[in-house]
Amino acid sequence: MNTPNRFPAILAALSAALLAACGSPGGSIGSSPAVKPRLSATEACSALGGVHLPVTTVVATHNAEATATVAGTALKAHCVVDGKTSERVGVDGKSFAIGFRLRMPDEWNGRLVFVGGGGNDGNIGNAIGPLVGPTDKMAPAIQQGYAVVTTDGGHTGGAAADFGNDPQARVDHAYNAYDKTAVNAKALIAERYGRRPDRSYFIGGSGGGRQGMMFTQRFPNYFDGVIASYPAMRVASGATAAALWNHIQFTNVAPVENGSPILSKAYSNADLALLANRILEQCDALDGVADGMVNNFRACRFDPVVLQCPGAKTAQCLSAPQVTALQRLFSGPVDSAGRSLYVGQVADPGIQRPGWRAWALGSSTTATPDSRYVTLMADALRWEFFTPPDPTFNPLAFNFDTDPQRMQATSLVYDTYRDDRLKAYLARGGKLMFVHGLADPIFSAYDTIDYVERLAANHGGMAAARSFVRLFLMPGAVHGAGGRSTDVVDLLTPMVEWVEKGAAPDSLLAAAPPNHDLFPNRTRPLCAYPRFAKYRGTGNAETAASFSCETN
Ligand SMILES: [Ca+2]
Repeated sequence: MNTPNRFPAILAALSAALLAACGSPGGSIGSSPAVKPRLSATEACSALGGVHLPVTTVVATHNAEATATVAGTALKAHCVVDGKTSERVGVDGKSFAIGFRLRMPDEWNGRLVFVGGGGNDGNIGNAIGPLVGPTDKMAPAIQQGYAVVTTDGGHTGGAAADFGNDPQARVDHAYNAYDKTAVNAKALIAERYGRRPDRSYFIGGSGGGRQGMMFTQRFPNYFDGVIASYPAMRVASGATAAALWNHIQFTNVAPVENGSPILSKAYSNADLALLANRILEQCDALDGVADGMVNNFRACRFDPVVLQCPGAKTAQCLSAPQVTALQRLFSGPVDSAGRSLYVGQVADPGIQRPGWRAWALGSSTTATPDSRYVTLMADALRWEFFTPPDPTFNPLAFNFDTDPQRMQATSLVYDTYRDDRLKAYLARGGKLMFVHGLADPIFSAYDTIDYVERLAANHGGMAAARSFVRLFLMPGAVHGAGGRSTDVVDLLTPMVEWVEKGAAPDSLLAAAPPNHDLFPNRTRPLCAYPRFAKYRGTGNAETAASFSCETN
């Protein structure tokens, strides 16, 4: 926010010019009597270096030559602001601040898009925005004139979760860093352009999806549209319990070498391909075409017992313990009384993709596993989700009766699955879009379905709720890109059309990338839940036009 006595330079110049044009006497506006020359884009950017924001310092640089290259893209001319809010020393003697980056294009379209983080955060990111435009020629949103902001979530250090030892860092990561970053971004935009954003959007995946949901619940006036992809809505409780549940099942069936289980060998790639092919054999054609994608997953009743070896394990079957572990993966974690702690995973052929293995099994051939259940989730559990932290906790020792209680304190301020009404966000007309891959190995699509159904039930049912929430499930997709799926899709433009023109998306046009190993350039509609993409029975099965959105 501006200090009261500092009139923004651009506003001063414009207002003075306007008054002069109307014949009003000059010298009546605050302490800026003179008509100031119009600032160039470079000057307007530089002026931001002197802006006063609460407990925030900024450095502003203008890339006037349009030669700034970020992530391989030469960006159009813009002003980039790197800022730090609430610099302080934490309980461990470590330095903390809420870092953020805001890029403001010279040719602004009046919109702000906040891009969420992910993992344990700790990186600021590029702040060039999501890819938008037709699937064959997408470009970062900043190229279309969006102002884009990102934050590190209140700590640095990349994936490491040990910031969680600092109580304020936990609060910053839960919600405060996003609040402060959004407020600062809007204030800086007002300084740079002379007005606040006409519309503001949020887009994020995984932890970024959680951050978007945090805005809908805790800061419901900040954004007009929120896009939450494969959101971590129950991460400080159920989903992390599920990760360790799966980790324990898989460790139990891993071959023992030199006295230690080798997690990555619990299932060979051939085992996972066998599983995927059996799922396809049973369920692929339920959507009208055997194309390697199971769109009608709700009609798919798959039990891995059909793959169980009658005798010794061979390449054509799975051992009984391997089958049992998969059944537990698909049914989800329970405590000793059988009470569910999280939903299970969808039986989807995307399970044979490297993106599934990376989370569940890893590739380490030593006694030290490198699966993300361990490297990311167990680390977050030890330092951030347990209260107090338990830095030496062994994930194989997770107690499903007592350890979930140690996660409750963080979950209550960090998780976003509980508020299934979104009263204030919906009252201001906010729109909400979810995307979730059916083969997601960490946040189950079933959990997002559960949330959307609860939200809908509180607002007159799914048909009525379609006015403000849409869920697009992505068959074959893992956690992020790289599934056996059509995962190249512009999410932001349909959200903008929805918010600004009232055109709610019934489906999104998605494509597989040109270098996809199974179906390059294939296109599909992603249908708004509960509809799925069904083959029309005629036409090229590689193209979206041959599919329609249907229900069972
Ligand atoms: Ca199919």
